[in-house]
Order: sequence, then structure tokens, then C-alpha cells
Amino acid sequence: MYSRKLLDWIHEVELLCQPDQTVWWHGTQQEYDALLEDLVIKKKAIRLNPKLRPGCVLFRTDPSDVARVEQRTFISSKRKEDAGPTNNWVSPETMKATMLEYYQGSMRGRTLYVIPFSMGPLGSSFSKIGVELTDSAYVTANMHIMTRTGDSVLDLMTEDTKFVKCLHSVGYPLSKGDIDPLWPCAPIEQKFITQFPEDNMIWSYGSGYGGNALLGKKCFALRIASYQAKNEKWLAEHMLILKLISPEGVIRYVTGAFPSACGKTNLAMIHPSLPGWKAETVGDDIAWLRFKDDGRLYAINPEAGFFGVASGTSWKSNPNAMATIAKDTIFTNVALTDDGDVWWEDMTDQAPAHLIDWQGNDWTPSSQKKAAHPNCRFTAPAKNCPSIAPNWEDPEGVPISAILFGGRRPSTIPLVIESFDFNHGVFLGSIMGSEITAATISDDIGKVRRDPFAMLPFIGYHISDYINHWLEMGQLTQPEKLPKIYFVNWFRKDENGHYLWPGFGENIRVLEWILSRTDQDKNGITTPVGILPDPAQFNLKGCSIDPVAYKTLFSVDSSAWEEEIRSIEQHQKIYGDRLPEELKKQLMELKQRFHS
Ligand code: GTP
Ligand code: SPV
Ligand code: MN
Repeated sequence: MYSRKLLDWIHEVELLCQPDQTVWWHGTQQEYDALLEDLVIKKKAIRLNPKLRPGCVLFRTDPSDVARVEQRTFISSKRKEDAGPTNNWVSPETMKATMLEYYQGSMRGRTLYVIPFSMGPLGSSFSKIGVELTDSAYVTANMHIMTRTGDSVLDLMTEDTKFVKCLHSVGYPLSKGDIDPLWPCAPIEQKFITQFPEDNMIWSYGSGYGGNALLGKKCFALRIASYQAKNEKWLAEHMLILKLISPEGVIRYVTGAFPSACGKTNLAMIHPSLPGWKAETVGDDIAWLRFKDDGRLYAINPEAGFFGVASGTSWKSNPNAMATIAKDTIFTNVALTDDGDVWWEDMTDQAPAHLIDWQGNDWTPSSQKKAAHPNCRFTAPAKNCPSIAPNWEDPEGVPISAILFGGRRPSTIPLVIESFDFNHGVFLGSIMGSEITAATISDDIGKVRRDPFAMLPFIGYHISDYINHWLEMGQLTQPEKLPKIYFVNWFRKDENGHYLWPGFGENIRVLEWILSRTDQDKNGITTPVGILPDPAQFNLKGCSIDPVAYKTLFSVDSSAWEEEIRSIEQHQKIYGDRLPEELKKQLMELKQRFHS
């Protein structure tokens, strides 16, 4: 029996958006195969060479629809102050009235797909259910990979089941005789990505891309879930989850919050360069965390696939990702080779002599433009990843020993810093900064912005309440059971703009130090900013690194930090009179440590 609530809502949307037909997504492989085949026949997608990439297709989007649109993303809470200073806000009444006009007839000439989905393993106490109604077949195929969809989810729903209502339209209705463009979408000023936290509801209009349209991901699993998490005393975070097995066979789990396109997928799939270490992937983008009865913090990955950055991914940098995307993968905005395979910048040392670029034009290495869009992505099932942890779907979650915060900081921030305690760790999370990447549409790509907890575009409520919620979470258990908190920076550069740290598989060296610290407080040097590794004890065996670079990676330059402190002070002004006391105190103590 279908839930009445669900059927009524679908009926409402049918009357409003007027699709030609409604299709229920049951979640089977046959449906998925048929949907993709239909898209290939209609020339909406290109089937890649089955000998080279079996089960793979390529989509090209409209050049205006290539990443998340933060300036068109809204938290429509009832009260403006509940959205806070970091979110765009429009009242729910105004937003609904505006968007209803756009939705009126918006699915004409199209199919409405009904996609029930579960974020988290089916039936886990961590998991939550949503239903996405979308007029995009591309979104449907991606949701099939990224979440658990279909009848098995519907079977869990009773009349009382709370679910997030996710409505999505590409915003391009078709009248009789109209030709459907390759990638229908609406112009930027008509795009809306709106969260209504109090209504458990998401309305997305005008974009078909990634986090704008796959509503289980950023809209639900971060923005709506972070709001729920605050009320229900858990955490919904922009974090990878990594399982590490030491040479002695000790298993530990860490999470890491890095902003978009700053290395989560890569760390989650790390191929450790240190002998004896083994790493397994639990999640690459989102973690839902809660304390259990033993007092420890446990995490699940609410997703079922990876929507990963393709640019920069190679057999050298991320062999696990390359193996994952060998089959059954959807590629978006990558370049096409002459033999029907894919390519993107830095996939190989040498670019092929000829390609079709992400916009469908001829490309050669002498072309001025990039062959693939910098935010080109792959969508692949997690189960295809050779490093996936056998227990990645454990409904109980995995216990977390350490939390990493990081970003792209070309200067100032050392390779790794250990916080003095949990509250200091929350302060470190709050002052995170990073160069803006192509994962969002912005004129400021490359500029450093503060991105607290890598959640700036994803917190579904007031940022002060978010910080206070983290601080309160730290009170829910004994201090020794809390994960230790670290700041990492793989992206420090020399004066010529070269990375000082080799990164990728070599990041295991930092993880080794971190895990040695979670066991025993040794090999640390106390500095004003936190505890750093003793460079003489840090494991560099087998890693050739320039001694000057090495020194810089572990240096705390007080004049650079004076500047950093001024910048943090400036940033704290965004909180206005709602600056959390603890952040004020931590900044004061940081200053004092430099002057004592
Ligand atoms: P989202 O999916 O946008 O949330 O991104 P993400 O945080 O998962 O980023 P991802 O791991 O996909 O990395 C983005 C880019 O950073 C890729 O081009 C990587 O090659 C590059 N990258 C990742 N890790 C490292 C590293 O340790 N060092 C360097 N230099 N680059 C890295
Ligand atoms: C991000 O931007 O952090 C992503 C990609 O993970 S998207 O799903 O488009 O948000
Ligand atoms: Mn992300």
C-alpha cells in the first residue's frame, strides 16, 4: 500500500507541473539500462566504447550549468535570523509564490520520475528517507547510483514515515513541435535551489547539475540533515570516512572535512605509500555521525555512490578511483577520445593528439581551452571501488578516532596541527579557509575564503547555532572518548607556486603520525597554534623531499600568523552579536600564546 501522503503530493505536483506521464522508479538494473539506452538513442548521452568502458555513458551539459550555484541557493526558514548571515534567505511565503509560478506547467512535454530513496543503509537507525520528483532522466540515473532507490525503500514507508519531499524540475517545458535542447535548463536568474527546513522540503528549479539537482546529496544529506541533526543531537557533515589498518593490524577510522574539490575522494581512496599500511573506503563526501551507548562517535556514509571530480584523477594519483570508473559509470563534461574513451586534464602525462572537448568541439593539445571542464565528474557505484571497506554499509556505523579539517592554503598553514582539546578543534574547524574551486560557479575561483568545517554552502541554519551545536556535542561524552581533531594542509606552495608536499598516497605519513598521537601523546611539539610533529621523528622513509620544503611544511611563521589572526578577527565579524563566546575566547588565547 502506498502512503496516502505520498500519493497526494505526487498528484499535487502532476497538477502543478503537468508532465506528459509519471513513471515510478523501482530501482532495478533493467530500468537503469533501459533509461540510459533511451538517452543514447535520443542523443542526450554518448555510449562509450564497451570494450574500453563497459556500461559507461558521457553527458555534456549546457555551458552555463556546470556546478553548484551558491548565489541561487536559499534557506527559506520561517525567520530570517534562523538562516543566519551565511545563507541567502527569502521568506517561505515569497519563495513558494515565486517558485510556484515557475513550476506551473514546467514539466510539459516531459516525464515525471518518482524516486523513493534512502540516505544510509536501508533500515539503519541512522538512515532517513526522501522522495525526489524530477523531470530529468539524467538526475534519475544519477540518483539510482548515488542512493538506495525504488521499491525496497517504498516497502519501508508507512503512513507515518517522515520523508523529505524533494521536487526538481530542469525548468524547460516543451510545447508541441519544440525541439528539446541537449541539456535543458533555465537561465541563472531563474535557477532556485531552496531548502525549507521546517517543512522537511526541497524545491529545486532550473539546473540539472550535481548538487543542484541530485537532491539527496547536498540539499538533503547536508542542508536539511544538518538542521535535523541540530534538533536531534547528531552531526551531518561534509566529510569523507576512511578505514585504516596499521602494519600491526589495528583498525581505526578517521573522517575528514575538506571543502569541495579539496581532496576528500582522494583521501578516502588513498593508496598508502608506507609499507604495511592498508586503507579502505567507507565514504567520500558526506558523513552522518552520532554518539552511541559506549560513548564513542560513530559515522555512516549516507550515500551509495561517488560523484567525484574527474579532473586530476589518474592511475598515479588515485588508482582506486580509476579502477572504480572502469565500468558502469556516468561521466559528465569530460573529453571524448577518438576510440570512444574518456580523458581529462592530468589523467595522463601527455594529452591525446585529438579529442572532442566537453562542449563537443574538436580539441588538440595546442587548443587554448581545457578539454574537460575543471568540474567534470564521474558517477560510480561505491560497490565498484576496489578499496571499499567490506563493512562500509554497516547499519551501526564505524567508530571515529580522529577528525581532520583541511583546505587549499598556499601559505601559513603547516602540513598538520593537532588541536589542544575538542573546543580548540572546533575553533580550528571554524577558521578553516580554502581557495575557491570550480565546484561552485564563481568569479572568485582561486581566492582564499573562510569555509568553516567545509560547510559554508551547506549549513541549513544559523552558523552561530552550528558552532554552538558542535561545542554541545563535545559535552555529550567523556573527553577521552571524543575523536581528536586535526588541521591538515596538503596544498602549501613555494614561492614559485609549486606544492611543497607530494600529497595523495604520501598523506599516509600524516595519518600515521595522527594515529600514533591518538594512541600516545608522543612525538609532538607544542606551538602557539597547536601541536606539530617533531620533524626529526616524522616518518619520511622512502620519500624524497627537499629539506627546505620540509622545514617550511612544519613551520609556524609568526608574522604570517599575525596576518592570519587579523583575517580571523575580520571573519568573526560575520557572526555580529551572535559570535559564540568560545570562538572569541579561543582567538584571544591564540593571540596570547604568540605573545607569551
Ligand atoms: P567534492 O566532490 O567537490 O566535495 O571534492 P573532494 O573534496 O572529494 O575533492 P577530490 O578528492 O575529488 O580532489 C579534487 C582535486 O584535488 C583533484 O583534482 C585531485 O587530484 C586534487 N587533490 C586531491 N588530493 C590531493 C593531494 O593530496 N595533493 C594535491 N596536490 N592535490 C590533491
Ligand atoms: C561538492 O561541490 O562539494 C560536491 C559536488 O561534492 S556537488 O554534488 O555538485 O555538490
Ligand atoms: Mn562535496
